[in-house]
Amino acid sequence: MQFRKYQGLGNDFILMDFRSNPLLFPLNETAQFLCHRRFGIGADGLILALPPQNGGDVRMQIINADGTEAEMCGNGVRCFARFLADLDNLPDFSSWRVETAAGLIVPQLIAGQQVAVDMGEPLLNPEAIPTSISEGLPLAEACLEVAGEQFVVAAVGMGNPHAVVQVPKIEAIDLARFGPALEAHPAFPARTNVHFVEVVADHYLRLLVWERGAGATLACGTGACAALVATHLRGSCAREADVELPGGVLHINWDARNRLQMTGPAEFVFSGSLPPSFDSYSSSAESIDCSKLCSQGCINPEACPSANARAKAMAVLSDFSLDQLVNLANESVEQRTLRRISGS
Ligand code: ZDP
Repeated sequence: MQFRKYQGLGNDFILMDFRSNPLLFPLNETAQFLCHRRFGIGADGLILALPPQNGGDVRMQIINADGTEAEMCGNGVRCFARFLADLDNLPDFSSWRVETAAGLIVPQLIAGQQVAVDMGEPLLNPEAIPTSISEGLPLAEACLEVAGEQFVVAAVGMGNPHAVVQVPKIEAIDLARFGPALEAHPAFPARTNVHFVEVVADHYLRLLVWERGAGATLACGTGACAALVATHLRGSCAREADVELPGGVLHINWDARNRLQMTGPAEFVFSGSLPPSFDSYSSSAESIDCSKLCSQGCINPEACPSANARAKAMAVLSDFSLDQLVNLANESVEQRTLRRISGS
């Protein structure tokens, strides 16, 4: 089983292609193991390419390093585009309609290892983010106690939840203390990504990132979008800005159609194959033993070989009349008997 590793501004991902092979391993534990920086390959998340379900070109599934699933991933979708182009040998300016749990996202390869992504519209409605903060709309914002300190926290959704805290200087923030506390704050029932943002100029932000399910990371694409939306709505910056993250700079533009356009790099790092312990999961669809692998429910509902076999049997049943079926059965009994007699 092959994987490829990519990174965008140091936000790194393991990518695997399951567009035509069934996905057989338990996702949560696998992501935890593969993303582990000592025991595994090392990454902020595991990203899978899957067959489309809703009219897109391909579906993207993102599992955080802690094994939880994320709806969307901005740096990840740039890496995803580069991954598909590398696998399928596609040229610059290729683009895909990528199905995600946050809707259709459209990345396009542009020159110089850069990828431009239409990230869609921001979510400001508290229920959609989701957050219990209901003050300050259109920007949901409230003063929250985080690890014993008070912060004004804004909530923005990009499919996944983001908490944005504007501060005078990001260097003054103890991310290891406030990141996990705000990630798990009860105001964010699905937990949240956490960003401390410093406005340097009208068109320049600096961001410190604590990712839900991955901890401190070097960059966050959805977070850069959310930070721009929150700071713009607070009247602190323009609708378009360079967002400096620990791993580098993303360009974000909240366009006139209310959509966020993100441009940044995505680069191949290395490829490899999973250890032999994964071989038991790489069986072809025909050899899945449903009674063992699917004891907790079908693990491969999109291409279940048992469902295929059942469908074939049903097709035979509905194509033949009862008389034909009885004749068929008699014939085969007769043939078997004849074979046995002639063989003995
Ligand atoms: O929402 C989450 O649980 C995030 N950890 C997903 C990944 C977001 C990300 N960093 C991005 O670039 O948007 C990768």
